[in-house]
Amino acid sequence: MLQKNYFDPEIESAPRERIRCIQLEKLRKQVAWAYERTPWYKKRFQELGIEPRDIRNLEDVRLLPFTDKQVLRETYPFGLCAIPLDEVVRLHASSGTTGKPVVIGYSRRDLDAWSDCVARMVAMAGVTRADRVQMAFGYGMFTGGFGLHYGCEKLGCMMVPAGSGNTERHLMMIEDYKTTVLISTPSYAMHMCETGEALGFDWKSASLRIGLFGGEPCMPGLKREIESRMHIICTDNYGLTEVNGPGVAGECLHSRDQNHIAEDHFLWEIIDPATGEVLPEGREGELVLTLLDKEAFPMLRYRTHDLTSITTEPCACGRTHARMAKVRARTDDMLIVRGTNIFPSQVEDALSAIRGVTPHYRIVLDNETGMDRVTVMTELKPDAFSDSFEEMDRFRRHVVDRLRQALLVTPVVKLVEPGGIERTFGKSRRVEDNREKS
Ligand code: DLL
Repeated sequence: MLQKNYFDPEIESAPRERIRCIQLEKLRKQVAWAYERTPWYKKRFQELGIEPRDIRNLEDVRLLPFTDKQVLRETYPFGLCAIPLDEVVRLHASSGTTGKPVVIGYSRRDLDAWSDCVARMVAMAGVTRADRVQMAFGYGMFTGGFGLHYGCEKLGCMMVPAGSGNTERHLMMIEDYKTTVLISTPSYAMHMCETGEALGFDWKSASLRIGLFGGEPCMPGLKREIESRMHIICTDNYGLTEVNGPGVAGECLHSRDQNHIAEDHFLWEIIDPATGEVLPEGREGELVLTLLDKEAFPMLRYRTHDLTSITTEPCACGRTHARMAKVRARTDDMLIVRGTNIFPSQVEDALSAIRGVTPHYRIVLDNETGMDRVTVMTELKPDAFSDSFEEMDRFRRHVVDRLRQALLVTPVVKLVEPGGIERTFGKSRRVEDNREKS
């Protein structure tokens, strides 16, 4: 059977005006669909005094209500569903940290559109049907496993559905099946890299050539480290459960520090997180996404809490779809310590500039003494160890200084031995806030 070509210049390299036309046509249909089929949307539209026919151009999206996790919790589990439940063929969920998970359903057509979108995204990252793709995300309620699995399968790749965990088994599979692409979080890839090195796995001559990483930020320091030690190209892709999962945006091979958004499926806005006001192109703010062709769970103006900025400048790859800067922080990631705002990404950036520590770290907050205290635990590289207490203490003070310059708060620094920071198979947990408990 003839394989579909997953670079589609008609859509991906369309003039900006054409993209806007496609988006407007889909937006109007999607808004009417949500309004007519979902009581929650109908009620909100009526409260705001708007109707679907008020959407005449793309900017009119601003008339629509925002949605967020809270709405999904209020309507849990199926209140936002716009089709009969017997037409829903799959559920996914994201656990979040508190309360009920966020649940999303998909119709058959939604799943087809989603896997097409993912296939196009992985093709953009350089994956071809000749690739053998090893999955290290779990196949559970998390969208990462099934979402990327079906996208790669649609592209025609040989899928190796290994799933999460059991790193040694993963290494064996890479060796035996000559896997060429690894799908995981960047932090798990780093763990796999280290485990392989400790077992004498030769990354340089291994078959792996591309990492399709997502689900959490991939900081430049971590990316460099993985690329040089595993001898692969790390590519990043972004998405969230509420708007399908992976497939929202991904890297092409030219624009390595930005991700192309699949604009025929998603309408983006950047807002000021404090006021909700829409910001002009290029400004950093909170990403808001409207799914343009979802049957089961229409999602209008979903507030992602992810901070980024977007450009529609042409890309050297020839694609005209807008590019978003890498998401490095979320509005709800921000830690306020003694009145100063701190993002975990600042800690990671500062640590990645220090030779002698690994990219693994943990931030612990407490207020045992009545005052907020930040402790940064960071792992020493084996060659940074010294028998001399003085030398180790000098190095620790150097780390404190660098962190103080970056954070404007003086942290306690604990240097731990290599492997001393817990590894996770999925998204890494880097912050432990014990302030209410202490
Ligand atoms: O993480 C979907 C996904 C799976 C994307 C696999 C890519 C690969 P959730 O569990 O709902 O969905 O978490 C979504 O994770 O709002 C971001 O804060 C963060 N996130 C996801 N991908 C990236 C990325 C999936 N590439 C939340 N860079 C999002 C930075 C990311 N943050």
